[in-house]
Amino acid sequence: MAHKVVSIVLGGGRGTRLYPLTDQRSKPAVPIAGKYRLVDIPISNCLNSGYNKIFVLTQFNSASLNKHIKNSYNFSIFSKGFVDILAAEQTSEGDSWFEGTADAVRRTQKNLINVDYDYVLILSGDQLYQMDYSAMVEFHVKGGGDITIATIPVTGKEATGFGILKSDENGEVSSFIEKPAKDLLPDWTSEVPDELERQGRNYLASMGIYVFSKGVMKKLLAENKGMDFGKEIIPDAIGNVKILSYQYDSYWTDIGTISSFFDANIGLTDDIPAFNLFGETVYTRARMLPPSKVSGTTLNHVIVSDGCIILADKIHRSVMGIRSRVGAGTVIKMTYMMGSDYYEELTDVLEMTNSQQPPPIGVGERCYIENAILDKNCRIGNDVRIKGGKHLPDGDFEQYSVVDGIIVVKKNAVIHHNTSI
Ligand code: ADQ
Ligand code: ADP
Repeated sequence: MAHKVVSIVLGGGRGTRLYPLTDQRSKPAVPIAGKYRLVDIPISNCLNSGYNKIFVLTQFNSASLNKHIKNSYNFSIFSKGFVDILAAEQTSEGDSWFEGTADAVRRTQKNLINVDYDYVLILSGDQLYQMDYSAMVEFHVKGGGDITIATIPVTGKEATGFGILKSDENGEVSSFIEKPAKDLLPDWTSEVPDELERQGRNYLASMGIYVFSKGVMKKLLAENKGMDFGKEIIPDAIGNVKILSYQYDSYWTDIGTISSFFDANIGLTDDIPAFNLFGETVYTRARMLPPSKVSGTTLNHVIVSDGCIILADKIHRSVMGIRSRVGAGTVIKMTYMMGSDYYEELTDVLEMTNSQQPPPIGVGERCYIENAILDKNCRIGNDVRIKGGKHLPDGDFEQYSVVDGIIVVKKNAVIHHNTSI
């Protein structure tokens, strides 16, 4: 039987870890894989699991997020489905920022009053994975849980970055510690299958994905004034309510930092990527873009989105976003180019290419670009060299930032002819 579930996507805290991609847009609106937005991942998982009542909590309500949600998720009048954005706002109860994940849910849960549900599914907005949540909800119901946490086995090295838990032989969680210090770890190993044990993956990490039975969440959030699920609400609930661990073991990765976001995007160009774009539908905005046109280019492990015009010499291990334009003689490696929001007039493009004015949107001729993220609408002139690498110190400049060796050219940035970064 299908259970009545409402989903809440935690769309992002202050968003500093993905800066400068979050400088002008809210985190759920950050473009991923050439044609999607981050928020499309959890929303698609919900829709593919049969859950279509979805709230997205975000710190600020950007125009691009609104437009994307409005244009992408239209449900028929015969369906009760919706995707609603709830942004942090000034209320009589608090200031304008959500102070943490539990605070965000606490301050927006009044919106659940008109929804018919028995279970609440809480999801993170910055993870890349494909999961059938209905199997997790079924596990929760069958096991008689008050809360179920999705968990994944990780190594000791990874464990300090997660909520780590211990469960008993019935899968019931007996202890939970948020991001434990290294010296606490030895006591926290769990029973895992032999194969995972051999890989050293014997710590059970929370994936930050929770199912709450209706009433349990409301009660806990009223009684416990804690701001975070991982720091306060979950650890404090142990012993008071029944918490189950739902063990998951497919591809799942956090994409909340520039380097994990970069790796996840570039990983999509593998022969058999860990995240399968060609399997279950990943939903996004349906655009009426022309097919891409490529001329004289060697493409090797490249994703090319719709509407591109590519004349480059060579592109390797890269993702080309919608409407990407690349000039002749250019070489691009290990780069995520997000593309652009619109086309410029052909006469303007020709004029800009040959003048000292700001270059047209896209990448010009004879450029070399490696280890970079090019945000939307950037204008990169001719003979520009952008080469990221571990040797570069982090820094923030007007047109670009360097984060973990990756050069992130900002949205709408202008990089003039002959520049070298
Ligand atoms: P983190 O991911 O470090 O750990 P957190 O930063 O609280 O936890 O973020 C969880 C999700 O909520 C993210 O998608 C984040 O963007 C979003 N978020 C954070 N603050 C928010 C706010 N104020 N308003 C709206 N959204 C907000 C969590 C758990 C760990 C677990 C990891 C797994 O706490 O126990 O191991 O997830 O990645
Ligand atoms: P982001 O993808 O960076 O979050 P937005 O979606 O907010 O950006 O903004 C891009 C929108 O701007 C697109 O939907 C595009 O249709 C629109 N747009 C159309 N024409 C122009 C133009 N001439 N200049 C800027 N934006 C334009």
